[in-house]
Amino acid sequence: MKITAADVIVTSPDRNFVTLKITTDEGITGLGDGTLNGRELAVASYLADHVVPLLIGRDPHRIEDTWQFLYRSAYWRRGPVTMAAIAAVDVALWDIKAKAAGMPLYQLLGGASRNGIMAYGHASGRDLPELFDSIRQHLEQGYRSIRVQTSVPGVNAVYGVAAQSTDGLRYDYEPARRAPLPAEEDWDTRAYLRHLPGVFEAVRNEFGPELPLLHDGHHRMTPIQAAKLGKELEPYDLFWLEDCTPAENQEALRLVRQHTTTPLAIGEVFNTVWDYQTLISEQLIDYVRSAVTHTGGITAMRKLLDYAAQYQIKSGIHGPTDISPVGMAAALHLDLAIHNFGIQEYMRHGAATNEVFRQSFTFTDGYLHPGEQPGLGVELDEEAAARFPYQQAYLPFSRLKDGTVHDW
Ligand code: EZ4
Ligand code: CO
Repeated sequence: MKITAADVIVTSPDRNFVTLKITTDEGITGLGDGTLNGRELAVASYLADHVVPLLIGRDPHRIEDTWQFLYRSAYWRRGPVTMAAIAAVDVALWDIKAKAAGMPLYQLLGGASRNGIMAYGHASGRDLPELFDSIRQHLEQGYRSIRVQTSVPGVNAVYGVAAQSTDGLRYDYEPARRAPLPAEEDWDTRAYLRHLPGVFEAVRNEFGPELPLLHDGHHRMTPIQAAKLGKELEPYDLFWLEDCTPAENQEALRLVRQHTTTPLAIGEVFNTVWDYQTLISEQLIDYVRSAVTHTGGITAMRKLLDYAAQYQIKSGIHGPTDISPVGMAAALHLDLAIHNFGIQEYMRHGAATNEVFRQSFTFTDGYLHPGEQPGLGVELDEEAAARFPYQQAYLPFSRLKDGTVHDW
């Protein structure tokens, strides 16, 4: 088999997505996701200008060789743009291989290790009544694990609180905003640390001890602040505390870990196994948060998660709406196959996105399943995609009260 064409499709049904479609001389096509929220066109250019010419004529079955060739022949290593581009190629090749085999992709990864994939959704509210309503809504939609984010008194706009975005410019449920400039949000870590434990106490009192609860700190704390929060949240038995510090400094997690038994999840902004080397080998985290889309695809994620498994660290694959249905499908096939599965993040895409990307996955009683179609089980309707051209959009950023830029 030979690759005869590779097309980069940028579409913006509910938000921007970058999709790579690889075509072969046997008529089999494959899809890969290269969406990098707020920097989409950089990946589109990396693919169209620098990678597509290298793919034509290659044997699509040589997935490992193509991965190593793209990683090593570029000379410049790692980084979110490069690794998203490699991921798009890698996932498209796995899609082709599985279609050629006539099997759903998870079968090629070793077959199912479980019946379904436990997923968590994003509940949020500006106050407790709104938060409780949001949790109830998620339970009604079938979620059996819930991420809890709330506003903080004295802070106007906080990451993860859907109801506060009333400007009409934001994507549903997501922070990116269609506008020529990023939105400015404010932040006060001490106010957040005072407020959050009480919120979790109230949620536990209302919903009982069994419901798995998660929280995302979104990189905003120092190590000692994160240690304090982890310790104070212990009575509420979190499933995980995510991104408690900006973890480029992996050693910082030693300090957090010394002080708390709250499970820690890190890595949605990481893109290679090297970003986790200390975190995994010193057992400083409990869950790997990478996205298949941002970490070099299935080939690289499988190795990363196998490495994590040696240290009893589990998967918690990133699955916000800025991962396209193609990237989500890739995550679901991997989730089903690996032994050290932990949980899968699952936000819902909007109706327009579901029209552009036809999907075969199911969500039943809290569990996702990728379905039994050969390949990933996702088809791209290119005519529908063309009706939604790219729109400039940015993630917000934060400033402290005195105007200092803070981690968002
Ligand atoms: O802010 O995907 O855990 N989920 C998250 C996401 C990220 C966005 C950034 O593009 O932190 O909501
Ligand atoms: Co996160």
